[in-house]
Amino acid sequence: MEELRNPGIAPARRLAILGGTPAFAEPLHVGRPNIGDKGQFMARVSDILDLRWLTNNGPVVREFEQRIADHVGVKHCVAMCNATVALEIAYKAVGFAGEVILPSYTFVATAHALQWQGITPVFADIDPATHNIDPAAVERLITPRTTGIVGVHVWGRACDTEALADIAARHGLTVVYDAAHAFGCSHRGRMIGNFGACEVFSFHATKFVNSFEGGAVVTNDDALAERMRLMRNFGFMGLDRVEHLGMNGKMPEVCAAMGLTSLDAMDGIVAANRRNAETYRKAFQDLPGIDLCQFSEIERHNHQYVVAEVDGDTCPLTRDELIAVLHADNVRARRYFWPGCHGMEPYRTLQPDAGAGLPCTQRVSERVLVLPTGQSIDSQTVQTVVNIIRSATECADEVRAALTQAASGGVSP
Ligand code: T4K
Repeated sequence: MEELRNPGIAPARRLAILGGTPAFAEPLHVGRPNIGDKGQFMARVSDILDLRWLTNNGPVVREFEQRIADHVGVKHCVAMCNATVALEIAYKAVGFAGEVILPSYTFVATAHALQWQGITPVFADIDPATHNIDPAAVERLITPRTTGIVGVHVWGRACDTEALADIAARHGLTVVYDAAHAFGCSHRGRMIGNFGACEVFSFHATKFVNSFEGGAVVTNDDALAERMRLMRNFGFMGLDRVEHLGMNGKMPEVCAAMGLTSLDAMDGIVAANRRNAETYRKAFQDLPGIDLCQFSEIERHNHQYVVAEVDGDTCPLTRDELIAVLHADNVRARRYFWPGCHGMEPYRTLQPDAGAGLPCTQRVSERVLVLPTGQSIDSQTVQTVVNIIRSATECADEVRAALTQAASGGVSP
């Protein structure tokens, strides 16, 4: 085949899936960390070393907690070593037991943190318009064993917190939010972090604000915050007094130093994410069957994820075919959160029939394509990524033939 026609600004080139040279020499990742001001970070690390206070609720962690609490407008922030441990501690501290209802359409940590402590995750379907847990589905799954609900603010877009609060109040349940994606986002003018009994942020390297590894639980409940502080530090109240069952969930000082540096850089990160989202939006406008998730302009949003939905009926290629095309060109686009937690172990074995009640989860997880963004991606790069997709859809038959040949052991894409 001759070189492909490539509308847009990049010069015409042949897709790698069809034998061309990959568009990017190095992998272009979803989740490439934003670094912030290296000098500022190094200065903080130097201070930490001079002070010889490396972990155990040191001054940098306390400053990080205060900055998070101030930004969210919440009374307490308890920083942890990562969001998975923060979820485990939050679930235990609120008294979850028996069964807890959560979406299957989430990162598997939301469910693992329940299963890890012998609580049964009960998977509810999502609203396909928001990708968030469907309150009506939650209500149908409540049994005498249900103790709580976990809502996940997927892509930083808030759950229907009002409906979930109403269900919880009527059934005597506790709501915890997995807000791993939602630091810096608001709901009805109120910052996420203020809903439910408590909310959990992730500060993993790939997140909007990153502390290498890290997480935090935020809450307005004094007693709950105190309990979680104890649980994070083996239950110690003094030098040798243990007052609670605990574990080691502490955030090291160096992680908090990165967290502070990342908080300082937040405005620039949002600006880059917004610019990329807008470039993707314009470039995708006339592509049939591919829609970008839009986020409300009246709320605050971090735009950390660029999420496209590929409609296999109207787009000439399926989501998975596009993923293969992009990967061949070194664009490591992701299909979060395929196949949903219920399709992963141990849930697939423990709950083999769960999928039957999750048609929207199934459909959304087969359509979503998450694309690279962040400060390491410029508009030209976004344009090239979209041009790869456009070129592929313009010669879909040829692409499909190449994929079939590769699958049958021919040329590897
Ligand atoms: N709840 C929800 C809803 C979550 O999404 C997550 C985490 C959690 C809870 C648990 O939070 P943590 O316990 O992690 O704090 C990534 C992240 O590792 C994970 O934190 C995140 N969600 C999830 C959505 O994405 P993976 O396994 O898909 O990707 P990973 O970590 O290998 O990174 C993606 C790509 O980014 C890599 O292929 C390369 C690039 N990368 C990554 C790192 C870490 C870099 O270029 N540099 C790096 O330092 O999970």
